[in-house]
Amino acid sequence: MSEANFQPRVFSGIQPSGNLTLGNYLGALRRFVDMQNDENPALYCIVDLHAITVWQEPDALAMATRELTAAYVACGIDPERSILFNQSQVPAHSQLAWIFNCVARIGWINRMTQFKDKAGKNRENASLGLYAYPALMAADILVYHATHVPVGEDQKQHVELTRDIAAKFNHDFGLDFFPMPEPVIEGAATRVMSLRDGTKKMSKSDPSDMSRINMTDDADAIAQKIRKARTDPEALPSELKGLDDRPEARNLVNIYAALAGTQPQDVLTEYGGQQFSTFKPALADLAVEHLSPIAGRMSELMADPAEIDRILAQGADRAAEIAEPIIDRTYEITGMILKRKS
Ligand code: AQP
Repeated sequence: MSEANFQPRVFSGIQPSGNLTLGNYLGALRRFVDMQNDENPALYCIVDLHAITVWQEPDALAMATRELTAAYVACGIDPERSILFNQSQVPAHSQLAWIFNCVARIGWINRMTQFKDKAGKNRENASLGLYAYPALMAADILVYHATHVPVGEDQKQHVELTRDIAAKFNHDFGLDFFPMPEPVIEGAATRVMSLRDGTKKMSKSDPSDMSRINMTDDADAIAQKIRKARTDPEALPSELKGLDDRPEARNLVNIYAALAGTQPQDVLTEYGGQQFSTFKPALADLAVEHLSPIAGRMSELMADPAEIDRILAQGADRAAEIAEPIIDRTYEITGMILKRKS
């Protein structure tokens, strides 16, 4: 039954669907850097096919794809050590997604909370792609036989569905062909919340720019957004328990801890009993200290779009080299005749 001996391999992706946020940075990008691996290069993808599940202006999409590439590099992803590429340049993603559309059950997809959140009340008018998004995400991961997927908390359900798809495929065809990938969700800020509503995730597509810190915000914008972030009138507590029922306060403490590389309790030990009028400027300084050099490096990289396109093309070639034998074997397992390649 066993066909493959799965080596540890990291895959993750981010949508080029607008301004990258502090949530994307703390929940994903920053952690990708630590997971780079020389022996088995990690794959980091700009998932442009996912982005078009909601409307994207073509020029803005191309721009966002280059900007996201620049962000990856500015945060410390080395395009020689890791494989950095945009999804649409490797057709194997779409090929495997179709197979997985035929493996995943409608009942499974109906349970996905992201579709419900994004389609909202206007579900009948959402794209079929938005509904089928999780099967494409499963393909993104499994077309490389990836075993570890660093993501924020919001993506955990999709990685679990990926495991269900892999298990059903393996069971249906009687082979141990796809691995069971693990979500890797770590750190103090696996779910960064909106600055306007501590019960809602910070998101690139939130209509309110004040709800998020963008990776390209300048020091003044960051300070202003943190100063105006919604909070309550109480001082910060000294113990974590005191953050129960205070989602906005908890969010700012978690962000501080993640940026400082400490634990939320350490932040409360330092700031317990202090007002937000003291804590917010300290948080703003910390955020600026982290984000300003990244924004600066991003704009330098953006000045040379041809170099960005070269990085993406080189990454796509390396990604395709891994994906093509896996998609060919998948076709063979499912009974497709492939005679044009020999
Ligand atoms: N608020 C967040 N806190 C922690 N992690 C987050 N991520 C996103 N938002 C937060 C993580 O970032 C990675 C890339 O996410 P994505 O761009 O593919 O899609 P998303 O999760 O839907 O992110 P956004 O910002 O909300 O995008 P839009 O608005 O376009 O839908 C993932 O690992 C995610 O967990």
